Amino acid sequence: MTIANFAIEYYQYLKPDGTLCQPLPKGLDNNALLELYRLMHLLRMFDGRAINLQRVGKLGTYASTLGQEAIGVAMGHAMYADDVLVPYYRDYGAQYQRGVAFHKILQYWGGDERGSDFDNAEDFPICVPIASQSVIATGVATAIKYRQQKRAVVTTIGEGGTSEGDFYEALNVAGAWNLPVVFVVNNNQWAISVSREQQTHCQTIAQKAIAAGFSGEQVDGNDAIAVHERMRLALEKARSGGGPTLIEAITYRLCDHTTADDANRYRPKEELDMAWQVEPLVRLRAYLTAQKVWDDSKEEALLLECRKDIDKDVDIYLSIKPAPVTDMIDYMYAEWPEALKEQRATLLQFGGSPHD
Ligand SMILES: Cc1ncc(C[n+]2csc(CCOP(=O)(O)OP(=O)(O)O)c2C)c(N)n1
Repeated sequence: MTIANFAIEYYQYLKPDGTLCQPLPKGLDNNALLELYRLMHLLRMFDGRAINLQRVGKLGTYASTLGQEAIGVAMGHAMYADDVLVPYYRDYGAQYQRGVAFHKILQYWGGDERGSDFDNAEDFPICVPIASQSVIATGVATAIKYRQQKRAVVTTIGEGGTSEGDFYEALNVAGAWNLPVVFVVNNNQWAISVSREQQTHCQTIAQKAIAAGFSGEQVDGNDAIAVHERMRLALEKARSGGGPTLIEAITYRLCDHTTADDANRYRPKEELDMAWQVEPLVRLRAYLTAQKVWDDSKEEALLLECRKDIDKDVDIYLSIKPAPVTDMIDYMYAEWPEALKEQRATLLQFGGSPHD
């Protein structure tokens, strides 16, 4: 006797060849798609520059977002200004649209915590302890619900992170309390060197939501249109009291895990070559070109404009004076314990500058 049935839907609008497999969702006209395309290019170029800066010793370890541009960009575009983003470390596309300048992101990866002190006061900083952001997001969503506000929380994670206890706990409380939160899983097929197949025997990551009592779905994460539309609906549902949603965005990490990784040591070349065939920018360009709203000269002008924007941010980043070395001690206690006093004196002795 079957007492319950569950299904996981998969959504796609734009096929890898740039043709539509269903009509465009309303609200996404060519102008909106041109903007998504611009943002994806800007992000990809920023990403390349960040890696170059790391390679010449001007940035610390950096987590690239190459291949995942459609997710962050479409997600950020679909959010309202007063929603809250609780991001993981490949969400620059969304962060940028929400007021986090690229130079702030560089400052963060440059090891300067002031990079997390950005203009959007309600969004959270990049989260590296895997899955801790999921529980933080449910805390924020609880506050929003308690205050009876019509706002949604978006939190992101990789597919590997969904194996963490924190993730399951967050899903459970989100379901039990019907919280206004959207969990977006960037399923990029690899968690450093652990493949999706090794990670879990779950057929989909989306079905993890079912166990927590709410809906989960898969979306083509390289299709900016599909991500945008599914996010729009999930956000609307969250804001209007409909509770949480899990969106598993299927994509591929075209880059190394971070600049401290060499994916060639574990990732099959054929797999990478195949993933490049379905990446997010090419298909949107093909679509826009077929619509006759895009061509080579527009592409050239866009790349030039992106380069100018990013140059400005890189210049700002490179001109930032390091924080006083004593900052790492100065704000920990009202009165320093003896040991810290000594350490502070040693820092100053070896050339550190004091705060103020
Ligand atoms: C709690 C915790 N455990 C381990 C790590 C080390 N770590 C950093 S990234 C990562 C893999 C994450 O993979 P996934 O969640 O699939 O996201 P992706 O990086 O592929 O986008 C691990 C294990 C960490 N940062 N935090």
